[in-house]
Amino acid sequence: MSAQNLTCPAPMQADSYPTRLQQHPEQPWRERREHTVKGRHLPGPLTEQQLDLFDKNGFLFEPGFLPADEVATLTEAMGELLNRDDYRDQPFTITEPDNQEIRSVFAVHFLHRAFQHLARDPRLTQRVEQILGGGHYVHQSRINYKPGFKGKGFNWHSDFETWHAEDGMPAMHAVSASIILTDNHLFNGPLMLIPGSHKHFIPCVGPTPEQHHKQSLKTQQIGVPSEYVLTRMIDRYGIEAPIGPAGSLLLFDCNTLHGSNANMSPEPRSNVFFVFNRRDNACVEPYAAKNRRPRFLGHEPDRLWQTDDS
Ligand code: 6CS
Ligand code: FE
Repeated sequence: MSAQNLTCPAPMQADSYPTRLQQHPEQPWRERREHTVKGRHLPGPLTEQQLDLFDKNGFLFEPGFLPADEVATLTEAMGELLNRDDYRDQPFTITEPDNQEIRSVFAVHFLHRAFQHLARDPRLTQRVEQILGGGHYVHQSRINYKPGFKGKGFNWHSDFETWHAEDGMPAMHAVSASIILTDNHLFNGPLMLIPGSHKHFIPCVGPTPEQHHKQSLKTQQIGVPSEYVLTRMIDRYGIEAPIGPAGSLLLFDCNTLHGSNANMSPEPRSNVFFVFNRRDNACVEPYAAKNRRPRFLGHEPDRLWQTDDS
């Protein structure tokens, strides 16, 4: 047997959460393998009751997390980013699907000192480590602006399904922290979540298109659950839309189904998000995509990012 026949093909990384399937699976979902709350032994501001709520629902809402003066500083920083003309045509700035309004700006903790500081704020990072149970890094950060009247919604989805399929995130050891920067109320498209949905992984049907993020960050059609499965989830768990004043904090598990409606009010509904991934869960090769996504969508631990990074 010649030498080259002795080389084994690269070991396929085991995939606990197969998705982007060619056809609908036998089972509409599979059970989550990881605990949701893994850091009860660690010090932090979240009480046992709050950790129980996060464990049960897959999210926790804390109105008034930041005081008004800190919200004002972050709002000013958000405006500065919005007004950076040199950022407007960059790949990390996403416009709305049917107009040129800015929908999202990514990697904001690298673009502005105020968001860099917030990502490292112990009031946030201690909560994160009580949930993750260990050291973390920022996998992704973004501001979703959702401008008045023009900000479109986000289809129901699990972030983890995308981060697993397209960024190579191995397991469910990540949590999103959304700090709302404008009051979230019933009429401006607040984030809606399905409490308890984080306990089930819903495989999605349809292969990942090339450069999928160029479409999915505007309107996501691939990597979203079917209406049949969404109906069953909503029948079982309902829908909740945490609303509250600017400065409130929403922590939600990487796998909690969420989405939002369009903003029907004159004012923007702007939130800043940080995705904290546990360091031992750093991304590997994408599980269901030919190529990994650009670094502004999936950062590596301890690696700086700059605007001309791919
Ligand atoms: O693809 C992503 O990473 C982004 N997409 C959505 C709809 N939510 C999470 C994340 O920002
Ligand atoms: Fe999302």
